[in-house]
Parts: sequence; C-alpha cells; structure tokens
Amino acid sequence: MKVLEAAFLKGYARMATDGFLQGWHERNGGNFTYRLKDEEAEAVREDFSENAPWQRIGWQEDDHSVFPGLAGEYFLVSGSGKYFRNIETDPAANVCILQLNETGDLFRIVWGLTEGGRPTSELATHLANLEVCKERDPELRVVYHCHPANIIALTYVLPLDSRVFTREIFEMATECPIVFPEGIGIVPWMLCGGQKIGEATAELMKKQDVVVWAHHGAFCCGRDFDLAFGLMHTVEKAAEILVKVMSMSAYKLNTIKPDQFRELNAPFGIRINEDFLYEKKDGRIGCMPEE
Ligand code: 2HA
Ligand code: ZN
Repeated sequence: MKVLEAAFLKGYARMATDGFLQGWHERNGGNFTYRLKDEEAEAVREDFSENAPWQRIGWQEDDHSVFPGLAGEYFLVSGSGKYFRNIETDPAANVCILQLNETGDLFRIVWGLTEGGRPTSELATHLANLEVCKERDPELRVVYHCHPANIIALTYVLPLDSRVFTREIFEMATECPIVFPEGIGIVPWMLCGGQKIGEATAELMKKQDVVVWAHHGAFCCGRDFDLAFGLMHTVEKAAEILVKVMSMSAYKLNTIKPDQFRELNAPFGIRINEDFLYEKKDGRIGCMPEE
C-alpha cells in the first residue's frame, strides 16, 4: 500500500486541517507526531526508501537526545517550517515518516518531505513525550502541539501553577475533569525547539495528558486522533469560557464546588486528582490554594 492511501495518514491530515480551522496554527505554528503501529508500518513499507542519511535528533548545538524506549519505531511527523493548512492538500511535501535507529539516538526519513526540509524543530519534545506516554500506556500514539489563543491568554493572568490553572479550567465545564482527571501541567516560559524544554514537558507528561507552555501554546497526547484533538478542543473551549468570565468579573458568583467534582468519580469511573480540589476562600479567580 502507498502511504497516501493509508488510514493513519488520512486521519492525521484531517486532524491537521481541523486544527488549522480552529485557528490554532497560524503560519507554521504547531507540530504533530503519530507513532505508527507495527502493522501500519508493515503495510506501507513498499513505499519507504532506506537511502536517506541517519541524523542526530538534537537541533540546538549541545543537544544529544536518546530515546531507547522508541528504538526502531516509525513516526509520522510534521515538517519544520511547514504550514498545517497545506498538510491535507499535499501531505508528501509537508510531513514525513521517520525511523529511529536501534539505539534510539539517530533518525532517518523514509518517506515524505519531497521538496526537502527537516522534521519539526520540536522533534526532541515529541519523542520525549511519546517515550514517557508509551511507558504508561503502550497505546498512546499521538502527540500534538498547537497555539490556541485562549489557553495562551490565560498564561498571562493566572498563576503558572498546575493546581490553580487546572482548577480554574475544571470549573468551566463539567466534562473537563472527566476527560483529563490528572489535570494540566505547566511549563514556564523556556526556549523552545530543544532538548531542555522537551525534558521539562515529558516530565509532566509522565502523568498528565495536557501540558501548557506559558506564553506559547499547548501539548496533548492521545491514543488516536479523535482523542487527542478532542482533548485539546475541550481544554481550549473551557479556556474560552474562562476568558469570557474574567472579562466580566474577577470573581465568580456561582461555580462547581469540590464535593460536586467528587460526585463525578464513581459514575464516570474516574479518580479526579485531589490536588485540584482544594478549598477556596471566596470566588476570586486565580487565587492560590494557600491564600
Ligand atoms: O513553529 O510551534 O513550537 C512551530 C512551533 C514551535
Ligand atoms: Zn509552538
């Protein structure tokens, strides 16, 4: 089978368009990886070329990333400098499939980027995330990064504290704690495009499916495209509601209370992390747990 006919390629391209239409991918903003199943790689192997050189994963000078947990695997990855709005119309020019070597420290492009280029500048972060995700759930295959305006806006006015950020988002929609009961991780502003921010993000993704990069964007993971896209969509929708609420008032008159969140646990078969269910003194938005 040709890569262009494969269901995983079509699902990936459709999600890229969906993200673009949401306004999350201005210019070349965002990047996106999918870790292929063995049978998916096998089915399109005839379309792979093994002539491309092996390359270091690092992008910045002193980077030398190694991902032994992903050795030998294949990944569908967006191209550096490529635009999400072009992925669905011309996947072969804008994305690639790459393979990691047997020690997990070099990659080679086996398909795509037909007009040249490199995989995303955030490759180290994507692989670091995919490695820790695979460890906690072997079926977690999608890592997605985008620039959603409301999530980013909140990083200027909420404390950059996972407990506060998560709790304020949880209060904006009952489905939030059901969809991501482990909450949102926060990486303070750091230089993007390298190994250090990748390590900081992956440390949080060991437990959390959503990580916000302050003043930049967000990452999420998922078992498939629907779950990863749906997760980002849910967080950004809640962030949009919070921006609207904060535009009207610094205080909430009504909200969902900790014991009401706890009522969700049994019927939905979840366990909302208690770190987010602290008592609040009043309805002021963004107050720290100890205030
Ligand atoms: O431009 O989003 O984080 C791609 C990015 C870098
Ligand atoms: Zn970005």
